[in-house]
Amino acid sequence: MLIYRRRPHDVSEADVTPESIYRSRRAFMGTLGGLGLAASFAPSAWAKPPYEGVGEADAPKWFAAKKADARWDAVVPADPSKDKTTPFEDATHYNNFFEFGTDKDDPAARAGQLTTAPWSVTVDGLVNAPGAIALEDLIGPSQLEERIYRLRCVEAWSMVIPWLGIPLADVIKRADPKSEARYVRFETLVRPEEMPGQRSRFGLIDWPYVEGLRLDEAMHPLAFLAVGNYGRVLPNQNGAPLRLVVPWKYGFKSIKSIVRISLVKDAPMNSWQQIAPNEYGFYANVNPDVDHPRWSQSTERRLPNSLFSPNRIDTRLFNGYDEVANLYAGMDLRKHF
Ligand SMILES: Nc1nc2c(c(=O)[nH]1)N[C@H]1C(S)=C(S)[C@@H](COP(=O)(O)O)O[C@H]1N2
Ligand SMILES: [Mo]
Repeated sequence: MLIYRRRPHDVSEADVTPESIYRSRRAFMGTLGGLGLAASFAPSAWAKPPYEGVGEADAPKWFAAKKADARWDAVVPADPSKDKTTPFEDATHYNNFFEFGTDKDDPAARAGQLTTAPWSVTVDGLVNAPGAIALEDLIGPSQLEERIYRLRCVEAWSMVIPWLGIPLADVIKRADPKSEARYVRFETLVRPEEMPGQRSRFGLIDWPYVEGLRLDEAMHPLAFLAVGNYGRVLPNQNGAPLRLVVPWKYGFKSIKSIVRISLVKDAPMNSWQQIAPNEYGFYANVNPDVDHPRWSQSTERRLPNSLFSPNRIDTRLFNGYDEVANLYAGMDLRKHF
């Protein structure tokens, strides 16, 4: 997998950066490339990349301030030759967010009513610095950065989405985990008044939606907490105001509208594993060689697609993010699916 530095869409680096700085940055990034992700460095004056058909959204004041200081030139793991950014329209109208219904267009139709401000996240469990933290304070100490990631759903479709957020590791480090902490557990908001899917008596899920990661997975530089996408504040249907993005795992791990992050000793039972333990595991790493009991995982439908242009592509182990492989060294990925 290639790690590359993204360029603003409509200008080259050389256009906006004095040549000497441009050259030395290039050399600097070349070194960092070998290390995986780059450490943060001084924000550049590069322009925010424009996304077609994406207007400015009403956003909280803190978001606008953080966005002004964002790293649009962050190192992003994606393959620019193969991975075209999915149009905003598709990414915001073909969603899974069962709190708003089970159809792909339910979240776009119904999530608008969700109140996302004020928002606070409880960070608790095996940490030395627990607390209920206002979203702006959770994000505040970090610099926002853009990450363009592939998103591969367990249902065998995929997209490429530019997220705006911070490394999950930043939040975990600030909570100061105790030595017994081994896993991280995440919980989505429960608010049936605004989430019609939570009112259904026939719902599959025992709310809240829960997800989990091993602590070392959560600390991996690719694990990300998003507050925006396509250069704007996160649309509600994508999990506003705070959602997880774990690009090497099936989409259901990337839990939306998070209100609680807990450091725990044992692996948390995640919602989909609870519903169908033979179909959905705890790890849920993207793996073309381990089929879902009811369908193949060897290929995926990359959106946008149509009957005439099905856009079916090969699925890759860890969704192509090879740098996470060492997290699973020696593990039987068929057993730990
Ligand atoms: N709380 C919650 N988070 C969730 C889900 C959900 O139903 N509820 N669906 C998951 C699934 S199956 C996928 S594929 C992704 C979809 O994210 P997107 O709609 O932003 O593309 O969100 C994940 N996070
Ligand atoms: Mo999914």
